[in-house]
Amino acid sequence: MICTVTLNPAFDYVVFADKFLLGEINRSYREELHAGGKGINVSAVLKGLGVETCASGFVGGCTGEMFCKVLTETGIGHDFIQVQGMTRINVKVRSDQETDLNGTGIMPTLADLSKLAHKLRGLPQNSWVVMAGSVPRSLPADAYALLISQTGRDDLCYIADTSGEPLRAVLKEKPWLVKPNREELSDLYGIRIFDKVEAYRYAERLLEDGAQNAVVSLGGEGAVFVSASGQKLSVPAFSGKVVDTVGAGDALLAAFLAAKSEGKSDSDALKFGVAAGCATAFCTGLASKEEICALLSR
Ligand code: TA6
Repeated sequence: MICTVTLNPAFDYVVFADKFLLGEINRSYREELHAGGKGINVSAVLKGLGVETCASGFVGGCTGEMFCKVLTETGIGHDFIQVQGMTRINVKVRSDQETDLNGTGIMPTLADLSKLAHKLRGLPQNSWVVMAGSVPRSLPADAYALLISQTGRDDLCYIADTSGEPLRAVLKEKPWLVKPNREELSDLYGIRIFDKVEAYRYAERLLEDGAQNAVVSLGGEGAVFVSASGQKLSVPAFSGKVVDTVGAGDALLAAFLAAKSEGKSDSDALKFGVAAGCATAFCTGLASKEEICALLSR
């Protein structure tokens, strides 16, 4: 079982416009509303790949009720905790550039975090737990690290896809895998990563700081993988027309985990992950298994 934990899920309201000018009334020609947030996107792709998954975390308010209704309708298993505040709507403007406006969202308390830890304690033996996305402002930055220590299950395998202080803190809990993108890794160490050599170098800094494995997604340059056992792998991006990159990193992580859960090698898993990330960027929404495999077969 691969359980995803999204502390601050979001509806992603993706609007396509021919032009988008600040200070003016802009009009879109197409809109899409997806139940998103990094962990939910990972569960959605895992489900599409036929891997058993459950989405958990916090929801709130009327948007939270609608959020769970949408997940039920899409057949994604979920078990969220209701908290104060409202599940946020992240606005994704797609015009000549991609502009995102991510909301603040719900206001869970430390007591809510303890309830979530109690849920994770009930997971099947050796489950994988993907903790993904930003941490709500009502929780301390080390919320993911706290969650791991409060859950107290040494058999669980933790994967973290987050950034900033939440990422720095969770490294101390020695997660099995972390998956920052280029910008998140650059920000963590206060540098700029321009090429794969630097991506490898700072991915290995993640290992020094506690991670057992690290994948760094590099957008149009694919991804690199390093492991404490000395593996260093890279896969270039597949060619295609980028339509909307929302969820591409989440799809990469989901497909990598799906492949690893089926016993695939790190190299095959990374290739499958990059294919999933690219296929997602080449379409609106998250790529299907068919779209991923079609790209891989090219
Ligand atoms: O990776 C895409 C995405 O999951 C979108 O759903 C968007 O809502 C965003 O990430 C949320 O990320 P955040 O770091 O704000 O939790």
